[in-house]
Parts: sequence; C-alpha cells; structure tokens
Amino acid sequence: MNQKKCSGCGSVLQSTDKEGRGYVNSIDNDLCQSCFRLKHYRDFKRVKAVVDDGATLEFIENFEGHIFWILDIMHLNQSLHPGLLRSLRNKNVVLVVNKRDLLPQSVSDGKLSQSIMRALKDADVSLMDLIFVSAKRYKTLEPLLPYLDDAPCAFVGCVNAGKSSLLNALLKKDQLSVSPVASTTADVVHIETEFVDVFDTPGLSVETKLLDKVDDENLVKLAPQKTLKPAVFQIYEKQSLMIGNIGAITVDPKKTINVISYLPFDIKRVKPDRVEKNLTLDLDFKIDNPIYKMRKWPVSGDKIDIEIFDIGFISIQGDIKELSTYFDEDAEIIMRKAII
Ligand SMILES: Nc1nc2c(ncn2[C@@H]2O[C@H](COP(=O)(O)OP(=O)(O)OP(=O)(O)O)[C@@H](O)[C@H]2O)c(=O)[nH]1
Ligand SMILES: [Mg+2]
Repeated sequence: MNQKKCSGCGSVLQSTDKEGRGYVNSIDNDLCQSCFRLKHYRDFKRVKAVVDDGATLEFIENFEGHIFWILDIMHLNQSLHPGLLRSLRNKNVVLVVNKRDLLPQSVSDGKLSQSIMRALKDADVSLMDLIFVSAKRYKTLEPLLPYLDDAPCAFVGCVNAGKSSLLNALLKKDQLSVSPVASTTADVVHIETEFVDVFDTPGLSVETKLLDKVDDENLVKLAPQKTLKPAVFQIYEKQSLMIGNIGAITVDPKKTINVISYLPFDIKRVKPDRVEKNLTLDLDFKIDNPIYKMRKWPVSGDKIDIEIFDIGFISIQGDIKELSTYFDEDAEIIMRKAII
C-alpha cells in the first residue's frame, strides 16, 4: 500500500476515490487535490479533515523532544483541551501564545501572561518558557529559534491555533496548508530541516457545532489578519449587545459600565425588547438556522469576560445587577475573570 502523504495536510495520498481524502490525479504529486485548490485558488470547501484526536494525543504522549504548545490568545479557554493538557504532563513544553498581533500593542504581555498562568493553574503542565508570537511577524519568532537546533520539535494545540502558519513562517516555506477551516491538517506532517526534525500535527478540537452553521464568507471573518480595534460601549441602563445573529448579551448595570468587544466583526447595541427583531436583521455576522436559548449568569463586581467558543470574547468592566445571554443552542459560552 502506498503511504506517501500530502506535504500540505498529511493525508495519505490516493488516486482511486475522487471524493475521498488525499485524492491526487497522479501519485507522483506531493499535494492532494484539496490542498492544491486551497493553495492556488483559496478554495477551502474541501479542506476540512476528519481527525482522529486519539491518534494525535498518542503521538504527543510518545513524542521525545521539544513540544511547542500553540495557544490562540483570542480563544484562551477553548484552547484548554482536557486531553491535550493530560498529554502534556511530564513533557518539555514551550507555550507559544500565537496571534498576538490581533490584540493592540497597548495590552501588556505581563497582564496576559498572568491571565494565562491563572487559567493553567490546575493543569499540571510544566512550562519551559512562555513566548508571545505572531505567525505574521517573523521577528516575534526569534525566541523559538534556539529550540529548533537541538532536539526534534512538535507543534501541537487546538484547531486553528496557527500551528501550520507558525511552522511555515519559521521555516520560511509555504509548504503546509493553512486555512480558517478547523482541521486543515489531517495527520502528522514530518519535515526534515538542516538541523532537526519538526512535526506539524492536526489540531485537537473541543466539540462545538456552531461552525457547522457558518458559511465560508463568515468563516473568513473569524480569522482576521489585522489588529482588532476593540469597540467600547458605555452602558448606563439595561441594554443588549447583538453578536451578529448568534445571539445577544443583556446587561443591567448598577452604574455606568464599559463593555469592550474583542470580536472580529461589528456588534451593535439595542434595547432588550428589540433583540428578537434584530436577530432577523442583516447583521455583520450570520449563522444558518439559529435556535436560541436564554441563560442567566451569576454576577460579581469583578471585571469579567464572556468567551464565545470559535468566535472571540467580550469584556465587561463594572458592577452589574443582571447578566443574561440569548444565544444559539450550539454556541458554547463561558464566563471568566477578564484576561486584559
Ligand atoms: N492574525 C493572525 N492570524 C493567524 C496567525 N496564525 C495563524 N493565523 C490564521 O489562523 C487560521 C488558522 O491557521 P492554521 O495555521 O491553519 O492553524 P492550525 O493550527 O494549523 O489549524 P489546524 O491544522 O486546523 O489544526 C488561518 O486563517 C491563519 O491565517 C497569527 O499569528 N495572526
Ligand atoms: Mg494545521
């Protein structure tokens, strides 16, 4: 059996099933048809792979070398995949916090580090290093370089964290497939460099079904390429923030509060009794066939964030009397102490 793998996504290449994963016209090709179409036409319709998380976790557990855990700063809590955290115990882990370019420079790395360490406090993962990077800015990758010449290196983490983008940038190649679709990398890709062997791995995913309701145009909005401009809303009476048609967050402040959106699309403020009507309007982000459910949240005086998995987060600063969300049933939402 031919076990040649696609150099972009790691799928085993095959020339028999046109609709199947890893299809190539000729087995001499190095890129499968989906990766070819992605690379040349930005067509990511068929990029999504069915990934075996168990096999990826086993690869990590058995890996001997440096493990670069790539964490997407815009999706911090979603990135704390329980299986991944277990597999990282007793490993040499370099925590690489990616997509730093998306948050303004005015946000301090020190504050972000504290928030990340707080989120990791029960995780039992010992870190050799914590490095903020952006796959878009080579200079930020320089602290990683010393690790790349003394032992094999594996890039691991959740889907879409930017593992393949970082490796492409570090190796100054354009070999690995990159896309806003979760599970672009299908299987482990082994790259031999002049000094060490490096391995790209498929992203692990926290089960969320929301992205199944998002079309390609909207999916691209979730992978912004430029620094976000946080939108600040001063709220002095009960109001709702429309998060596209995914849902709405309603806050009732004790006195004036700030709500800051770090989402990659515009959100809008409305009166609570206008939420239902607004969900049917043409908003800046759309999902298909939403079904909404209401949830009330406990409130405290702390600065908090609402993280919406796959989407981003919103920070609420100030005392509130009441907080409720009215979101699509597939939207996974958590509340946490503010990270900024
Ligand atoms: N703004 C910004 N976007 C990034 C960065 N790194 C990756 N991306 C984007 O994030 C998306 C996912 O990148 P990938 O490199 O495919 O992520 P991955 O971790 O390999 O994903 P899987 O293979 O699906 O597990 C793409 O749209 C990238 O352009 C970064 O540092 N900054
Ligand atoms: Mg990848």
